Amino acid sequence: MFYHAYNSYLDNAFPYDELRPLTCDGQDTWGSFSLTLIDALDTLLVLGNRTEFQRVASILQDTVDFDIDVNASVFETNIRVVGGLLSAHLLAKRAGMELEPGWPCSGPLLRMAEDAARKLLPAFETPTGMPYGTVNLLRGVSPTETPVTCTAGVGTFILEFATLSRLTGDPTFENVARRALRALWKTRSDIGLVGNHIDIVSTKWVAQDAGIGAGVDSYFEYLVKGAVMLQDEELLTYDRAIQNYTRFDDWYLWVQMHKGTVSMPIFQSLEAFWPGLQSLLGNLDSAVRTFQNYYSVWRQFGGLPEFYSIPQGYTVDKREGYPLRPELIESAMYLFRATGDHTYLQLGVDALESIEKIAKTPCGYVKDLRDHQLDNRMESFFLAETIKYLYLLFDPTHFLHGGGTEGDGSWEEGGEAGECVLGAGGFIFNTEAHPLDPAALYCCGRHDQDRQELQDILLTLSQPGSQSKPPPKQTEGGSQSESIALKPGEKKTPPLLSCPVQPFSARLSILGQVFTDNT
Ligand code: DMJ
Repeated sequence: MFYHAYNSYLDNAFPYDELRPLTCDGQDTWGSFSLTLIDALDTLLVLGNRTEFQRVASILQDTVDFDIDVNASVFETNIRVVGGLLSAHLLAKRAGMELEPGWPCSGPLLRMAEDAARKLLPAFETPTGMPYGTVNLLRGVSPTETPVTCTAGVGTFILEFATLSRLTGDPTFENVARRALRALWKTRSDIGLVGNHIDIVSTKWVAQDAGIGAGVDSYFEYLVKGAVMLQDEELLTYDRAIQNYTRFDDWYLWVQMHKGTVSMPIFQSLEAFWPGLQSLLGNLDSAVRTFQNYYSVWRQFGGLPEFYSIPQGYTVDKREGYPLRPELIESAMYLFRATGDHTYLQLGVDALESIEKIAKTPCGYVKDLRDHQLDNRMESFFLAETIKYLYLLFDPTHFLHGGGTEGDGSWEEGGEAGECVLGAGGFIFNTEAHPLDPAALYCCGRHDQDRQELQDILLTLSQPGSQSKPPPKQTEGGSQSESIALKPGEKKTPPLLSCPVQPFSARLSILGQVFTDNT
């Protein structure tokens, strides 16, 4: 499946963003940066194709330019381009790429990701810190840009931006992502819910439906995965309101964000990521029951319609199609890992057979609209997510499922006993299924902290007789931690991930030199 779609893209569509499978040509959609190739890059490695990964990584370095006069979605560029490049950067060693000294805290793909992310930063320069939805990559935000952004468009940055900050040592990215999350959190209703679209300047909720699907979905995903990746429990505070007000018989409905009354008793195919996310929180029983509800819809139609009316037990007019989305397969992957129940493999088989039957054309796979038309489009998430999750569902021992033992001396910056064990904390998938390695974040964060400690010590030594203490230490990632929680005072949870890296002062002591604050 992968190579049928991928080769069709390369043969007919590259360097455009996407393949048009009915006309066998290409089109720019979300930007003009060969999006499908960036999005598919790490899937090549997931499938074990190191040589093609290497070839494509170098093509992208030579051809992609983000200095272009293009209006791009801040959200999509982040999850697909920044996320795809970060993931490829972190997997570069496994892919047999030549690594520059300092990797994983530096490298050409990381610089590309940073370059793309910098182009998004003007969108965050708003009175609230919540970003505009669109930015021109060359000129910044247009003066006529609407201030109305969806919730996911405000709250889906912490994974990529914290990764960038902690790998590069520049706190800007993590800070803007946290500021946006905090601003969004402040606007929740008295019953603790957020709506669907918000005016990011006035903070007025323009669409007041609260739910877990379109417009909101990955906001919740990033709170949970952000909490896991950054060991920041306070990102989890949202969950109670959603469970109290929107869950009915293990379905999730849309409710009015202030009153909690049902506004749309609809299940959307985008919501099917939820059981997988719940399994990450340990809510396995309810995740399994919700998955069964969603799988019954799949069985009814041989695919997941975009919208399904729960009381009517049928699709919603004009929303019948299945655009090759990954979400139910993604949940099946997590739940199979958690339970070993073969029901989830059966969903995988069903999905594979349906896609082959409904969506395959001589030139790739099309979005199925179910109104007797096929949409001439193959979204890049088909290669980045749908096929990746299918593959990982059927490969339970794949390295991306965690338990990594990559301690092979790949990162020696710490010196003696300072080796960084990459992959040791498992992988966190961003919302476009790009795996990120929390251990790399931690190790580069430590590296940065060490640099800061050394600077502080040198500063103290250069001021003989001075009793003044060195400036306060920066937190991991080089940034002062800015929690999104509203409680006064900051709760600092020590990182649970451990890398065998000693504090800098301890390493100096081992070498027989005593440079501490008190001597
Ligand atoms: C993907 O781009 C991402 O998963 C996003 O969060 C939601 N939509 C598509 C897949 O359906």
